[in-house]
Amino acid sequence: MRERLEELLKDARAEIEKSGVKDSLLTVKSKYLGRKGALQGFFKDLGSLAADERKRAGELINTVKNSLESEIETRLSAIHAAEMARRLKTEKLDVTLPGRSRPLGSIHPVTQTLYEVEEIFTSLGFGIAEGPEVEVDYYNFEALNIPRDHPARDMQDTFYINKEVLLRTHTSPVQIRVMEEQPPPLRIIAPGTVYRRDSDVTHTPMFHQVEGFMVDTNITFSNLKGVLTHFLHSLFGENIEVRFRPSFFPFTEPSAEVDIRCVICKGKSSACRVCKGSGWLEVLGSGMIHPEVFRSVKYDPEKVSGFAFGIGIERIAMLKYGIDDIRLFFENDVRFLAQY
Ligand code: 2U9
Repeated sequence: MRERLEELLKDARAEIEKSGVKDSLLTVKSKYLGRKGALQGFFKDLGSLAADERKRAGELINTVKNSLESEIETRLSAIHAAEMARRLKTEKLDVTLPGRSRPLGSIHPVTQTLYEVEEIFTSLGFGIAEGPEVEVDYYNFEALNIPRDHPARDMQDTFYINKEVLLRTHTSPVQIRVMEEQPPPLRIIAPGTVYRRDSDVTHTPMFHQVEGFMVDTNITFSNLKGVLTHFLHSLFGENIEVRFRPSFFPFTEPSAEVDIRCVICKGKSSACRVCKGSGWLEVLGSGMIHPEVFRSVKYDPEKVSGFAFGIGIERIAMLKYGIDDIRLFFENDVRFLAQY
């Protein structure tokens, strides 16, 4: 048995030596040390030996087993070390390479303008109110003194869901809902998305508005002029000239549209493409809240008064950033958006 064991040890050592990779070494291990391996055969043969001989033979097999185990372990470590050395040599890391920069997103120019408008009014003490985009006829039109036959209700302008339900065409219904819930005094802005059936370089079927109002016992047109002039000076600079021009809206009386001096030609070019030579740019609409609107919300128009205004956010953003086509805001071309 000793000779056979020595022969086995010799063969196994030669094979261990030859194994250059982990897998082949593990095959050698199982061939000699596995449950069905060569050494197991020797252990089985022990049964046929006499007692004293069995003890010596058993010790001998165990010695061979232990030394094979430890030689395989040593070889395995050597294979690992060689592999690591190879990788360290071939897979060199160049720590001087510049890092990959992550592209940073930016806030959409319409949202930036919306935030700016909100900031100006909230710093004057206005609160912010929101309401549903899917509205009923009453809040969008009726309560705002827009009668059934008014052109603003035309199918051309409004997205109807059914005869009574529609997509709001302005955020004014929010203010009606606020007045129904709360008594004066109130100063609130209502920012949000509105919908109109309109589409060209200055109109999109969905756009953003900030409407606002102030209601108390002695609100006058002077308050309207003061607040809106302050707003436009904050947005376009203290030196911008502002003008109030008579207009008409069903929900305000008297009404005024508000213009600023043309940001492009400053009123100096009769050929200016932006102001069409008028020298002025319309930026918002406003007026004193109509007594009929107060009656709708059960406010007494003899006791309270108020002003209201409406601002188209895309229009303001176009003027601020010199953009001539509103559709650019909604194409989501990163080359356009990344500039703001
Ligand atoms: C209530 C009463 C009155 C809101 C007003 C305007 C004038 C106006 C336009 C500006 C550009 C709409 O987005 S736009 O096309 N808005 O001209 N809006 S007064 O008046 C109100 C609102 C709520 C209860």
